[in-house]
Amino acid sequence: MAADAAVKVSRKDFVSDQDVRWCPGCGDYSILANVQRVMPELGVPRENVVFVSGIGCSSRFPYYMNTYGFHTIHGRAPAFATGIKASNPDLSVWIVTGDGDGLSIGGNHLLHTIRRNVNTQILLFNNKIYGLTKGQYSPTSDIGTKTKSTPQGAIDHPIDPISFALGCGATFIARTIDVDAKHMQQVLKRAHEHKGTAFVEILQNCPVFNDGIWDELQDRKTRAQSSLVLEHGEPLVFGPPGEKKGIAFSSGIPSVIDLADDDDPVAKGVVVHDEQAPAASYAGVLATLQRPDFPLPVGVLRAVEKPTYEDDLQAQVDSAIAERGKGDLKALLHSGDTWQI
Ligand SMILES: Cc1ncc(C[n+]2csc(CCOP(=O)(O)OP(=O)(O)O)c2C)c(N)n1
Ligand code: SF4
Repeated sequence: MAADAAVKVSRKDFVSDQDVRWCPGCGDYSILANVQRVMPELGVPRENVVFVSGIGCSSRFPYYMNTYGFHTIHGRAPAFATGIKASNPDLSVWIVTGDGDGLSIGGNHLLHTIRRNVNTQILLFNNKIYGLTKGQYSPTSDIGTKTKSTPQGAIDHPIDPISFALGCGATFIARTIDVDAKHMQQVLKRAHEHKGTAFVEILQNCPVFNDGIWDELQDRKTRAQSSLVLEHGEPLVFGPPGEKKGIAFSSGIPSVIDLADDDDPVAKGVVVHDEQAPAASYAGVLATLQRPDFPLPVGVLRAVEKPTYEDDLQAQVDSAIAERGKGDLKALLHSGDTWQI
């Protein structure tokens, strides 16, 4: 629909008429606003955009987008999204999920969508808690987190969403923060440009049930020393002026080194970021950079090319048609071993 693509749209065109029902101060508001802001810049007609979610506070997202959308069943958004892309690969399909929806009940579905490299964007809002069901611990909750379901503190070892995505063979992996509008918009655009599964972890505050877990990354005063902003081809440097530091690797083991403001970081041994590194082990080391020992990497950790599921599927369909003709569903159903009751 090339004519529709030329129609000028603005942020408001992507705002639905539904009342937004999140708690005051929820990080989801900022994520919604940034997604709505980015949409007109992507050049995709609204009728070709689909938001698919599971269950959770985050999963209310499709109601608020003036696009097509499915609020599906718990953890199953990736399965629905795969079906949508398989039947209509031209659609821009966005999966919205939470750490509970995506990594508890939906962990299996998320795994298979990522490993197949279905051309979708996965936005995982990580608030390290089940929000909708009023504050039980989730697979990303820190050890010791006291919740209604862990009154003495969580004892499970948490999953890191980035390491999970990497382990599933993700071709695009990024992390951003709910309150950093500019950064989030850049990451969303990159995710959309990527051909294949683009996995984005969005650090999201739940002020009601897990307030403050991302404080040091959200607060502008502490963000520079607690986050490592990744830029392809740039050294892994962080910290405010006068307190610059860099990340060096020795036999694949990362360490923090101090830098003077006028040091050449590369000469000092600081690693240069390569989001296209063919070996996943590079992004694997970045994924191990966790607070409080290291700054948390934000930006694009990995962006590599692999055939997409839809392309391979379509190629198989095309070659079957070329070999055997278009086929006849009715004839197929009535062929072979059929019987009448
Ligand atoms: C089959 C099934 N099991 C359990 C639930 C209850 N449930 C609803 S949302 C949710 C977890 C939501 O947590 P998360 O994905 O982190 O989203 P948030 O609400 O924090 O955005 C659970 C366990 C359900 N709706 N369906
Ligand atoms: S419970 Fe938490 S995640 Fe859910 S809407 Fe309220 S603040 Fe947001």
